[in-house]
Amino acid sequence: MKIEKEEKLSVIVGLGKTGMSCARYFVRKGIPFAVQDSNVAPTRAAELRDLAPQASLSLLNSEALCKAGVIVLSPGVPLATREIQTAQAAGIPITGDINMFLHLVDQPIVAITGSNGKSTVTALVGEILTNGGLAVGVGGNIGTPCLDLLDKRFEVFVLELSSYQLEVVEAAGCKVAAVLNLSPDHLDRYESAEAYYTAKARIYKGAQVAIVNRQVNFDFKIAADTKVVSFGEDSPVHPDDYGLRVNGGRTALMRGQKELLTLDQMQLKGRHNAMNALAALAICDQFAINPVTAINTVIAYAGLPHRSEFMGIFGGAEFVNDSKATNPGATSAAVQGLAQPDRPMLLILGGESKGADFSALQMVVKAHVAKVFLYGADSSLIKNALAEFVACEEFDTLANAIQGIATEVAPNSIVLFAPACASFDQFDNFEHRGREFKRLVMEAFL
Ligand code: UMA
Ligand code: ADP
Repeated sequence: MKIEKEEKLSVIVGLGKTGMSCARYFVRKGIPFAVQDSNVAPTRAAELRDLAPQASLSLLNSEALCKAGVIVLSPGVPLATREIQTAQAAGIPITGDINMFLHLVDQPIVAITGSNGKSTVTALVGEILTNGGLAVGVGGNIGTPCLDLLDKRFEVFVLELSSYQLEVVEAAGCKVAAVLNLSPDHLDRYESAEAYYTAKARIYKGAQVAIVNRQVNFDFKIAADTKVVSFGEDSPVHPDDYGLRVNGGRTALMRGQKELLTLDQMQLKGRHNAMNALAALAICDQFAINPVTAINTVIAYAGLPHRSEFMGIFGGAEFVNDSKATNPGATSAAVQGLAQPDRPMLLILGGESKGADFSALQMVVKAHVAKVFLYGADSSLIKNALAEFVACEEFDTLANAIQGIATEVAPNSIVLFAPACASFDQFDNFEHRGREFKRLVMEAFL
């Protein structure tokens, strides 16, 4: 939806990063707006006052929402919120920053979603296209709200999109759209995993090219005129598709029958990262990037902090910070990707469960993990699901869990922090949790 100057106010709901970027956009365009937030004192209130002293900031209320020209909903505010439902029933249109952006730009857009690996692939695609000579704007759920990308001249946009953001996207119409994988998450917001997957499927609407994972069994209802390119763990059959082939003990990344590189050439480790690399290569193929440039970028790509990040050796053990593993699907991939047959793995889990079912981890911990160290708000829930399958010990805080590890850790083992939960019970966000993990490990061992 394109918002022009009009008599009725546009109302931004949620004054976070997204809400502020929408406010900046409205100021630039001279479009009058108001802001609502469920919090009486949102942290960005002063920033808004400085930017737009004339814009009113009030508590979320349906009375004013029902008089709005349009509601611009922040991703963290569920559509199911009572006040939003009331306004929607009164016929007030609802949009979001991504929806606005999609209508504003003419340049090609790559949109990437999935339960896990989104940021890794988004950043990697950004690097490949940049090395291929394009001016690339990278944003969305990865951090930079997309409306802020309008300030600079870019030739292509690469957006990481969450299910929250996709809920209010009408017809995305992207040049390339990708769903990397699907596993349950955010079950505190969605009534079922199916409802969460359906939100993600909206990314393919109107896409020129759909990048699909052959191992994902979900009916995305991709339109007949959309070109489909697949990637997967199996060997690709079609010459334009991507996949893996194990060759003399080495895992090769393939385009059709052509071997591009091997997993052991990459700095990123684990089969899940091989899948991420395949998805990125499949996406960049749609821009006719020189394959050598693309392959060299994949080889050199060191990944983002807090994602299967190797920290070093402490007490003889290798420590890995995967604070971004915020659901069981991510943890499962990290454990399987990093486990080595002759090295015991100690796994730290805990935080806020978001309604997750931890039984999904039972077989993985049984096969690969020597002991699980639990902490945080939902540690008992996780223990109940896993205690029959692996040794578990509960602690109140992450600091105490690390102390527990320090007394038990054996040389040659791997200590993996991939908590399978949101961080908000004890930390500001996953970055804060990851930084604290690293600090506490240093403190305990140095
Ligand atoms: N708020 C309400 N009512 C609510 C919930 C929140 O008024 O019911 C208000 C809060 O008081 C706060 C504001 O909304 O003032 C926060 O807005 P927000 O939660 O939409 O967050 P933003 O700061 O705008 O950040 C969002 C994404 N956050 C969420 O989707 C929760 C960021 O992704 C994203 O980087 C940013 O936009 C830029 O696009 C974060 C995230 O956790 C990293 N994403 C989830 C994930 O990756 O799992 C989906
Ligand atoms: P997202 O942005 O979707 O949260 P990230 O790229 O930040 O994804 O990775 C988050 C975590 O998800 C990683 O630290 C790793 O544990 C796990 N992960 C990464 N890629 C994949 C994948 N392709 N499949 C499953 N899990 C993955």
